[in-house]
Amino acid sequence: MASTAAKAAAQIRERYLTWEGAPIADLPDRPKEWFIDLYSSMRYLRCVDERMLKLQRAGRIGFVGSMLGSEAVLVGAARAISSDDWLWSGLREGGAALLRGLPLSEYIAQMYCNSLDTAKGRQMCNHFQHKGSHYPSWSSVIGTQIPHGVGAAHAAKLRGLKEVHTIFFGDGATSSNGFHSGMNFAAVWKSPCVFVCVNNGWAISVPARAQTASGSYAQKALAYGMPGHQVDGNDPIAVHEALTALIERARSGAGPALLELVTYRMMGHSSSDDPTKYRDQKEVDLWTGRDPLPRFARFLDQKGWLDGAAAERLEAEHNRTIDAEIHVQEAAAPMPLRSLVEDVYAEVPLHLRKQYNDFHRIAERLGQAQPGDGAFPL
Ligand SMILES: Cc1ncc(C[n+]2csc(CCOP(=O)(O)OP(=O)(O)O)c2C)c(N)n1
Ligand SMILES: [Mg+2]
Repeated sequence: MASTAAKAAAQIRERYLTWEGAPIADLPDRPKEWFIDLYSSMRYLRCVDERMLKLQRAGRIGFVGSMLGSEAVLVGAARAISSDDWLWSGLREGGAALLRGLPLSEYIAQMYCNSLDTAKGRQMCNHFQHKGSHYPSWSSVIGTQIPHGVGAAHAAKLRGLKEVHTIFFGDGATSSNGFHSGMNFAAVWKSPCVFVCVNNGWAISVPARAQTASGSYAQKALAYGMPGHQVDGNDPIAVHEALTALIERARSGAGPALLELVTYRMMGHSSSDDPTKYRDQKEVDLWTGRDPLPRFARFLDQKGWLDGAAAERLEAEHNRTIDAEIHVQEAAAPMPLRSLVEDVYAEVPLHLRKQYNDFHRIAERLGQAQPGDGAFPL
């Protein structure tokens, strides 16, 4: 166990690439296809994100929490978390879920909150979940996934399972009660989990420098009695290697660790936010120069593994896949109105039927009832 922990620490590097994409360390021993997949997957997530933002601006869907800029975090992580392991997330990890098994159809259905949405339209858009790939529904309430993930990791340990729970949250979430109680319990119990703090510089309009007086988020780990590492979150290789090492460390029984991934939120907090009101364009320009996609494209090009034309073909292919699925989801029916009162009781009780029937009469008068919607017999 001790040797696994030491090995994990030795495997973690702050970064593998310069901002220009030149290697500065020995690369992991992987075939070139593995590196090309990292790029292709980052491009895929960016295409998904750009399409969702356009749909929101066109009034087709209601809300997007953009993951633009964090693709290296999401891809490096998704490729490190095995299918037996779990992903507990906040607003921006839907892309990692997508790469781990959440179908694109369900992702987009959830954005439309239509009748194919597995959350049955009862969640705000951009609140995904997928049982099959161990991705629990997440809550808008900041930091609540942290104690939930720790509890699940502790339960797994009690049941003798070998799974590891990765728990993602933002820099802002480190100020929540859930962060402190989750970190403390996990360290005391030696729970099989890895805490991943995605430091994207901002919590809505609060800059990371105003969030904490600590020198880094990673160093908070020391107070709880676990290792903490800070890694370049715009380098998918560094993210992948660090998270893989800490997951295996946790699986060996050595307990939890905290991984801080430093990246940047390129867009506003959400599609409802205007960041020009509170942040300096110079900072955005600086991070635009550190964009993980062109950086990794330069790395692949220098290696002779993927040139600009091949990268463009990948992008066009991804957009075709995404557009085809958008057309399917646009055409899907909305959730039936009566689903509002279903699923809580085995049979809808009389008082809810009456309320629903009143509501249904109004919807009919306003032309908002759908074919198939109908009043309950009383
Ligand atoms: C308990 C709680 N307090 C406040 C909010 C409002 N809120 C929503 S997102 C957010 C900032 C989150 O920032 P961070 O954790 O850094 O994640 P990011 O959005 O940057 O990914 C806040 C304060 C909330 N949803 N829940
Ligand atoms: Mg943040």
